[in-house]
Amino acid sequence: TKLMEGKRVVIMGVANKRSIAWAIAQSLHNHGAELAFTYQGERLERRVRELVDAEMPGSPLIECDVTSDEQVRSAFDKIGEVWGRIDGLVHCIAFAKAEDLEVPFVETSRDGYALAQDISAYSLVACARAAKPLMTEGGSILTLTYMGSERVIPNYNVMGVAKAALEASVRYLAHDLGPAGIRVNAISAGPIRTLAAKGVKDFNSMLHIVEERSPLRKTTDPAEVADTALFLTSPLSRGITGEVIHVDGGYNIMG
Ligand code: 0WD
Repeated sequence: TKLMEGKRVVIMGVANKRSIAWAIAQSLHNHGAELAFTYQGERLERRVRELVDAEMPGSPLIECDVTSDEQVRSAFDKIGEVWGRIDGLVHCIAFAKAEDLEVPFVETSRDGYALAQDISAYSLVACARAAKPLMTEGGSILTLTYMGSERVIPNYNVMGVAKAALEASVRYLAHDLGPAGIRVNAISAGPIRTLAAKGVKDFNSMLHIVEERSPLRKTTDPAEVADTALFLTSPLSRGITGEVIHVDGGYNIMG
């Protein structure tokens, strides 16, 4: 039988076919997982529906803007009605206003700081809380982060601070949810050209630096992130929680 046979996993954050969330969905699907998708607002519904209908027809598709407690609650209520139980949650959501990414970090507005924290870090806490009652047989929660949390990556700015909060949240959630058999981990991915990456100035030079300096001498392929996500949502990683695993061709070890 396949690794994820009988496993039900909620995927949050597919925006288009380049989304890391979509690569993760494909990997989990290929290994037998049943998937449900949440999307942000009507803006994305049609695009996500086309992708899902073409490759994974029948998967539940539910609106969930994570800035709304109401939508988070109703999304997980609906998933509970359809499935009763879930085994995994993959959170691939982040946002910062372009104007806050374009200025030096010291110029970050109060609103922009709060919004980046709300969507990129607090949303994991809200979703973990909503998912917990559905993870009756334990489960795995996974989020995506970036090295800009650990060190200064020029232009990553307010998002780096949000990712630091996200990674700390992974550890506190792992502590809280461990007794229920729920693991919480993050993948720290190398730069990948997606819609979200468009907001980061000089993204191309980030890709080039990774290509030249990472031990594997190449940029990160979304499928590499997806296969690590498969591992972290599967029982193969049952002894791992509160961890941040780098999938970046080893770039983070370089001085
Ligand atoms: O280089 C990269 N692309 C990396 C991305 C390197 C390391 C980590 N990551 C992280 C991102 O920070 C994010 O947490 O991976 C995650 C997924 O990002 P992605 O796949 O690179 O980007 P994208 O396809 O744009 O998906 C992010 C999505 C949003 O897309 P847009 O671009 O429309 O903002 O996050 C979702 C939305 O679908 N999102 C929301 N979902 C629900 N409620 C919200 C919201 N309020 N805001 C954004």
